[in-house]
Amino acid sequence: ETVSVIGLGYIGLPTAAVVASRGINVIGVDVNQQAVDTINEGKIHIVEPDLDIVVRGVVATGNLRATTEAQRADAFMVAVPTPFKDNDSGPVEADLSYIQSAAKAIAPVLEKGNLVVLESTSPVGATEQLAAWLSEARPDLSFPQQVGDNADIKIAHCPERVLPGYVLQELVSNDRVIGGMSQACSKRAVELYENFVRGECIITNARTAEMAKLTENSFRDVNIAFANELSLICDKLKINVWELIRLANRHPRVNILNPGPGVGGHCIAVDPWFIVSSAPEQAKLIKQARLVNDGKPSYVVEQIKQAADEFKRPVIACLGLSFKADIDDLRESPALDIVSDLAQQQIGAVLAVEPNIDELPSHLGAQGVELTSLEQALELANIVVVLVDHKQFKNADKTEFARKVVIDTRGVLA
Ligand code: SAJ
Repeated sequence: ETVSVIGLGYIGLPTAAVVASRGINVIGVDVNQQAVDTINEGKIHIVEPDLDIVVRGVVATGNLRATTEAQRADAFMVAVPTPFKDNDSGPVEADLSYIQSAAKAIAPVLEKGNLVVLESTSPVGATEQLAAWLSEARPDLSFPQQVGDNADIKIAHCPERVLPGYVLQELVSNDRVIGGMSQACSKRAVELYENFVRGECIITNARTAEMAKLTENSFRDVNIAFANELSLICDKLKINVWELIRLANRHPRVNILNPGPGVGGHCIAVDPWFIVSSAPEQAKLIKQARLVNDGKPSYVVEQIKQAADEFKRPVIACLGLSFKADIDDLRESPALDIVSDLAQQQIGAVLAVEPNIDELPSHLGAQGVELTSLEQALELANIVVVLVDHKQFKNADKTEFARKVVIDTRGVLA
């Protein structure tokens, strides 16, 4: 059997590598020539623990090969980005153009009996749209939306659910929701996933599978928003929110998440909008949660501004830039936005401490932000802002902090 993975990013590459590690012949396809070349050298262009070792191994055995041109295969797994289009007044709708490009790329090489699985997190209806694009391009083949179980091409949605930083474990151990466009599609997709998934493969239809993934991330977003809203209320009422949450969580049926400087990453801050745009009248709470979480970074900047007003020449040490603890991923990071905003507003000298990177993103450097060690930052700063709960900060000697004005958005000192 040959499996082709379309899109070799944070999801596609680990998936291709894990499938290849089961002895299956895998063709990875990506439009990025540099990524393709890197992979064919047995190296990786993204950061994920242990992925380099697995990729090196499967490229060496010849089980994984990358290319920019789609080739014939028995199954295609589509793992391309599904961003959300914004305009000046906010989020508008899902951008399915990468899925459309993937459909264009694989349609010419499709053969009777092939399976196409959409892995990308997608708005409800995207799998049907993919099927429509494929059938338009290949009128000589039959598709499940036309003939159901008897279709030449089987199509299913199986949303990825892996946590960055734990991708290799979770790819294998997580249960998978498999939504076929017909029973036969689901069955065929389960056979593919059973090659490498140790968790359970649970069958549903494509629309429910799409909604299940969006629901998981919206659940987390709404729960984080609850914690973030509590943090605002507690600031107003002069209550320590961390102590409050610890106490409330002693109740057997209460489990509040952690407040923070906002919600980052490429999933939780995006996926709820797919639900909101599909059902704007109904998705009131989900939308409000997004707004609460998106409002947190500017609230933190205001807190810092107020603290800075007390100093003639404020030196502000910002601890952490990544979007969450113990990773180096700065994309869609509220910490990064806060630091950039401080620098732009020229609120004071801004020092950034980020143990997981060697170099600041160029725009921060240009804004005069300096990357320093924790020791140096604590020596120079009069205001310390904890933006990420990296282990280096949690384990640091806290006596130095006592001499500073501290704004602890993550409860590292609580
Ligand atoms: N965060 C908080 N407080 C919390 C938990 C998280 O402020 O109590 C913040 C984090 O700091 C971060 C953001 O939320 O900025 C998101 O972090 P995360 O660890 O909750 O999630 P992601 O974005 O790394 O991965 C999520 C996961 N989804 C769920 O846990 C429901 C993962 O399983 C998905 O596969 C992934 O989204 C995805 O690709 O959709």
